[in-house]
Amino acid sequence: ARAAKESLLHIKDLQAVRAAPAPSTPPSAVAAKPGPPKRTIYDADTSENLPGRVVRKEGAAPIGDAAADEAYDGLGSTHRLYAEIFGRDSIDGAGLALDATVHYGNLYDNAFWDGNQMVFGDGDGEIFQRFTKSVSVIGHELAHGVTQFTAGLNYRNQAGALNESMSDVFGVLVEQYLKKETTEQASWLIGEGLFTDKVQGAALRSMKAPGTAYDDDILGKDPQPDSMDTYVRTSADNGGVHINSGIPNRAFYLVASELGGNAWGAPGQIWYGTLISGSLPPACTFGKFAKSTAATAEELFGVGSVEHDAVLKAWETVKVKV
Ligand code: ASN
Ligand code: ZN
Repeated sequence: ARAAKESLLHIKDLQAVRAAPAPSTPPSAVAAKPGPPKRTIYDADTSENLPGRVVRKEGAAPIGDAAADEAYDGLGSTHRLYAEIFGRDSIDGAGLALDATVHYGNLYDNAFWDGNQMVFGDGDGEIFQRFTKSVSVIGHELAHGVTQFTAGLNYRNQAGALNESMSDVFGVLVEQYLKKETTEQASWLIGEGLFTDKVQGAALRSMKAPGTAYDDDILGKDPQPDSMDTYVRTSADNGGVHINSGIPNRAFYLVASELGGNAWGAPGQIWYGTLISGSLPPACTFGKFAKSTAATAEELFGVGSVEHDAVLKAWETVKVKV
């Protein structure tokens, strides 16, 4: 239970690997038409040795191991969103191979991007089931790679919460695009279906209503704030990166809900455009990010457009000054 609780706060320190310098992508590579994914799934056989042994390569048939096959499909769905919607060829924009390890560790209660690859635990079976069960979690981990190769947001304090929020945004978009869900139909939950039925909770986080994803005897209540009024000042979890991400998460949801329809349309274009714009410093604050999304919306849709207005209104609701 303690390990599970820690995994909600994601105490494992991955700061060093995430801080790895982001190689810049040549413009020609960005402009090229995205190619097919190059996936390799590895099995760590419950050890913590990465990457483990190869169990499924690109183009191979399902192997009958749920975690391995879910990881393969989830990486494919994530690659497809970036390729078809954002014209991006994989994590680095230049066709980087996608590696993922499943069955990592003994009853390991988390999933992560280690700076080079994705890693998924099986969960302890008491609180968490295997982490590949949720497409939004697979999309979340892969998005950490995209952020590393683009804005390179520091993994601490507000920049860290923005890094986390980017992963949640693109994680839900992968799931919504796969399921062809509109903003109105989607759950806006991250990690839906990961908890066992012993836990009082729907998911790890809710972008629509941060702070309401779970309320459980063992795990406590979802600690996410939904506006700057309840911003959490803490030194734990790199300055609450998985907690304060609720604020920019809700801003994205509010933009999508104001505009309606598919969130990977205008809202996704504004957030993706901002991520790759080069305007976000590594130590980006919420205020700077809000201004950048407004500038991107203005650039893409014009001043006074419904999209631009939706962005301004969303940040006002979560009390971040643009
Ligand atoms: N699942 C977590 C994440 O991707 C892993 C972590 O932060 N330790 O944010
Ligand atoms: Zn994350």
